[in-house]
Amino acid sequence: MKSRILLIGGVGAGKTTLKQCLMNEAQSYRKTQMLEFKGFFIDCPGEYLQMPTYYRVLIDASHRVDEVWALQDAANRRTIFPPNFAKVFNKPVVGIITKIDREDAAPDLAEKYLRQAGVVAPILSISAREGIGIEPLVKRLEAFASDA
Ligand SMILES: Nc1nc2c(ncn2[C@@H]2O[C@H](COP(=O)(O)OP(=O)(O)OP(=O)(O)O)[C@@H](O)[C@H]2O)c(=O)[nH]1
Ligand SMILES: [Mg+2]
Repeated sequence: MKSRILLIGGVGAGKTTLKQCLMNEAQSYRKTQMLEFKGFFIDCPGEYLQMPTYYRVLIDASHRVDEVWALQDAANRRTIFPPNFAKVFNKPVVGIITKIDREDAAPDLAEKYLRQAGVVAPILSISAREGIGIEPLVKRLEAFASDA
């Protein structure tokens, strides 16, 4: 299957959980250790965003996909995205605020971080755990499936 989406975001941002949710897999926590190709997704360890030596791995992976999904954890008061990082990709970058089910979620701050990261497309707020806000993402996947 052709990869369509590259998931990026800091350690624990919720990339793998979102992928599990959208692929109807049981949600089980397992740290992503390397680039993983599964269905439409390329999932990566959040560390790749923390270490500039790995940026080229992400940029390389982005050449294989149709779009990049950039995840920011709403419960994390910090961001790992360098300013305008989204601009290094020659592909549309969708911003996704994760874990909005959490009581300590601060979605406005997460949105600000994603905008600072250079995301210009609409930004979605989701909870992969509760299945909140994922319909637009399901639709995107369906569009890819019908175009396969
Ligand atoms: N409350 C809540 N927790 C979530 C949600 N999504 C993910 N988590 C939790 O956040 C933790 C990290 O999630 P992962 O999906 O493994 O994060 P990741 O971005 O793949 O992290 P790395 O593989 O380390 O880069 C896990 O304990 C998840 O259960 C969510 O929507 N709500
Ligand atoms: Mg992971």
